[in-house]
Amino acid sequence: MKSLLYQIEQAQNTGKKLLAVLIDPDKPSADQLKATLNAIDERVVDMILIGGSQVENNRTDQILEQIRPHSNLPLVLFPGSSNQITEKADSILFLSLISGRNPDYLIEEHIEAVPLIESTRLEVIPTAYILIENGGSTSVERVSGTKPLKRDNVDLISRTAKAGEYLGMKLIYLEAGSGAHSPVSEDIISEVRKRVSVPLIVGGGVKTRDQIEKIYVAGADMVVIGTAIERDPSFLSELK
Ligand code: 1GP
Repeated sequence: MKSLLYQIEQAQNTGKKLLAVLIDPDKPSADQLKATLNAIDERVVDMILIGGSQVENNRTDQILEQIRPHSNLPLVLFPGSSNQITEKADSILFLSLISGRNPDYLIEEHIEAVPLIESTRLEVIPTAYILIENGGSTSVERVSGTKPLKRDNVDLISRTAKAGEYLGMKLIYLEAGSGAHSPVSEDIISEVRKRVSVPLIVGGGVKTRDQIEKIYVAGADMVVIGTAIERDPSFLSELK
């Protein structure tokens, strides 16, 4: 089987747009999780991301055990810290929060994670994670103790993304924050798209089909949706 990164790069090369559902291990009840998994049409959704800013020890492991029997999709860790690493997933977005200046989220957590990852068969995908201001405070901001990049400083945002690419990161993730009032703007996405050549992921605050389409047109290769599906899993059926 081809690596997930290869599949994402192939999708970018062929213009196929990808959709990921984000499940925060601490959030759904058993019933909510069941409803979400039932709503996931594997012709529409390409992968499931699992992660959150703060998740109890072992909770990620438990939720993957619940998801695995009900899904053939790639299960991808999107961890807020090294305590969310488990061999029960397929891949891990190895995130460096390059919009911030907290060494813990730039390199320290990563060093902690090494022995944990070495004991698994996870595919490690180096990912530049860029938090962009959205008017409200986000849990990434609170937990990481970093400031997002100002949304009107598009040059700084696109230079940061390019620096991530030059550092060897294989994906760029533009994050407005979970539950953000609105997604990252099309202007920002298109400027970053012009500057970087690796696949571009956009998440945070995406709630409508129209927003998803605009994000794709602006140049994103993958959209991530969490809160809108947590609140109403039937949202996924609108996307068919
Ligand atoms: C958060 O980008 C993801 O890390 C998804 O955000 O919960 O707002 O969809 P939402």
